[in-house]
Amino acid sequence: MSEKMKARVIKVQDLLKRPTKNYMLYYNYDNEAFMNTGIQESGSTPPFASTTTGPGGKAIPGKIGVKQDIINGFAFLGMKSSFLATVSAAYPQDFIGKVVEALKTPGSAFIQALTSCDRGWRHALNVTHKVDKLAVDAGIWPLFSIKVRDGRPTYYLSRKLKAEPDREKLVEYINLLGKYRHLVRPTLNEDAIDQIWESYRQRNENILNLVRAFGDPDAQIEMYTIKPQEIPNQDLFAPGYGLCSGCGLAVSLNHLALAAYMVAGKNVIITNNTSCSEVSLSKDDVPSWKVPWMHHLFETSATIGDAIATTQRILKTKGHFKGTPSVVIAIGGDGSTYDIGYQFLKAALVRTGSFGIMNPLLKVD
Ligand SMILES: Cc1ncc(C[n+]2csc(CCOP(=O)(O)OP(=O)(O)O)c2C)c(N)n1
Ligand code: SF4
Ligand SMILES: [Mg+2]
Repeated sequence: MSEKMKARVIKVQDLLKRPTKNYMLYYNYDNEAFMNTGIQESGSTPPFASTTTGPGGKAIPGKIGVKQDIINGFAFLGMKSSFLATVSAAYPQDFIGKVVEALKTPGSAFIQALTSCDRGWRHALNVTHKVDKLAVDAGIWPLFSIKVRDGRPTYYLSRKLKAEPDREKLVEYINLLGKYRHLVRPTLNEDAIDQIWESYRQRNENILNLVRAFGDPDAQIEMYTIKPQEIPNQDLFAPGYGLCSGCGLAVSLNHLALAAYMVAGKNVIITNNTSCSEVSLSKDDVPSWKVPWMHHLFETSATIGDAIATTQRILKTKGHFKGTPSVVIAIGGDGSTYDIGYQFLKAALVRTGSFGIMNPLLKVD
């Protein structure tokens, strides 16, 4: 996008003053494979990445296919109100700002983070932040948000984005990750790198076109700011969990917990699809979450989360519930978001983004 773009800065403190509320957020951490069951390929695995079901080598070059793009599809479901965004743990102000905005926007909310996985991506434990940051800086994981009102999405970039990924940074990223080792040893597979580069270029070009077609004429970029002293110590997510050392998911969950705590204190309920975030945070039947936490089927956290949030609000409007309805956060990996569970998630986003704000029994603000 060569045209000049205008930027708007949003203070997280101002968002926190908004009286409006959301009652359910779906958080998808995308580590690009089914990790806890043994690193199998998912719909989100990028081309050429090696997994145990598509091992890169002489017979096949790793994943044959595309990394699916699901967030843009959610923008065009016709919802009354929705907040959708991509985030990265390497950009905490942006991450926290978007989760706060999601929880202050009535309707549906979907936040998607690319989270590095040192075990499945096969990288050193001390480069987690570098890997997450490089993904954004190289143009592999673009940061943006989409605000849907009455069926029309408005697209915002979170920082400048070029359609062409930075090839040098892309190669640096690929070199850090064992899942691409077959592309760099014994010699760099330039053809494969070109194809990977092109797949990200196409995605970035799509996003830039969406910003052109559905952007805000007053600001094509929205950035969030918060001062470190304004960030409290969250009391939702305890240390001592069983995630691998160096797991990018852990950092992202801390950011998620911080933002949720700033909006709702401890009045939060977590529903969790089967995944690393579930098995590794519930060792010996003791959850790492210090608030009600629920594991259920692989694919159902959005459905169950919506049911809990809806039930509390109906009971409240009928006078059977004295407390403040909770904020429910449904957590799922890429396997349960892109593949099994996609239909449940899509239905829950449409319900919370339309029925949830049109039904008088659900108006508790
Ligand atoms: C219907 C169903 N199919 C398969 C499984 C087995 N299973 C449990 S977790 C999982 C992989 C989860 O992958 P993802 O959602 O990406 O989370 P991650 O493990 O990467 O954190 C699979 C295949 C299941 N529990 N239920
Ligand atoms: S706990 Fe984290 S690093 Fe370990 S396999 Fe799961 S996502 Fe990967
Ligand atoms: Mg996964």
